[in-house]
Amino acid sequence: MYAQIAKRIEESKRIAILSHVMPDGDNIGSSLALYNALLEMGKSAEFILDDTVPKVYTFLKGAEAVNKPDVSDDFDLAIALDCGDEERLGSAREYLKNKAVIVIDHHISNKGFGDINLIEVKASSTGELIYNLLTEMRVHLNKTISECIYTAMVTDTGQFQYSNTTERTLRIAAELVANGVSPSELFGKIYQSQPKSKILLIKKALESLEFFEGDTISCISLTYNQLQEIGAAPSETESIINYARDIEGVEVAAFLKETEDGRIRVSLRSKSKVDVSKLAVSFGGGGHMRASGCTISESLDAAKKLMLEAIIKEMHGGE
Ligand SMILES: [Mn+2]
Repeated sequence: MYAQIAKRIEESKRIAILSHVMPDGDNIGSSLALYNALLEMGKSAEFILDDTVPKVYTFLKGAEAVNKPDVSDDFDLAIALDCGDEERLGSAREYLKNKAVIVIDHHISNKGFGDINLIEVKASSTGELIYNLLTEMRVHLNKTISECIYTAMVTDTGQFQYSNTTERTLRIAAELVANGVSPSELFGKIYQSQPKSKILLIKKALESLEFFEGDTISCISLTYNQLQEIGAAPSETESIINYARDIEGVEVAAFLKETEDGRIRVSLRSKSKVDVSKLAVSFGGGGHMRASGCTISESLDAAKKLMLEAIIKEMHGGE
């Protein structure tokens, strides 16, 4: 599969790298790793994103060159990274039409919407899959590319602490450090440079914290108005849900966020028992066993009620 993808890339001239809206460290890091590698190979490539790069990731090389979708652009190959389905691409999904499409992802809910689909659900991150691909292609992993891959891995594994952290994950991370990555420098840039607005959002979100089912389910929410009042970018809500999850006794945490169009974006996390990807899929979303998301076209209160009922049902084995 890697050899097949490498061949396609070598045969292509203009390559579009696409990834999901509400970007996180993995989709930004994996996309920029591939972007920088393709430029090193002398390819013409663009990273096209229907969103803005969160401020904490703008230090990565290539972040300044990320473009918004403009379908007048012409490409002969589109590579979608870290994206469980076409919808998550936002308006960048237009780029999937009339060209070869490669999908590289680790989401269990990904059904494969490309001509070539590399979906490895055991991989820690899409960044790890890009490492495999670039190694297969014998691309030299310089410091710049290594920083992008490391960022993808460190963020998707909860700083190498979630259950998706394997011996292989740590071996790759060690190699990236050997290539010049400084873990403490990146910790400072990614985790110790939070915009003030993000901390104010956390403060506001925690005011809504509630518990259900004998404190095994926690729930927090933010309205679109609250986001507006604080002046935070929608992407700044990334990782807020961890506060609700990381409480003793909590198995499932839900974070409901009202978006500009009035729909409710739901993020779900679990610790060890409940498969939250199943829950998200039942609402038309997707993700992983321990982290998933979906969008519900209801009011905040109605969406919360629906989601809580579904979580409780799933906790009791779907009965
Ligand atoms: Mn990911």
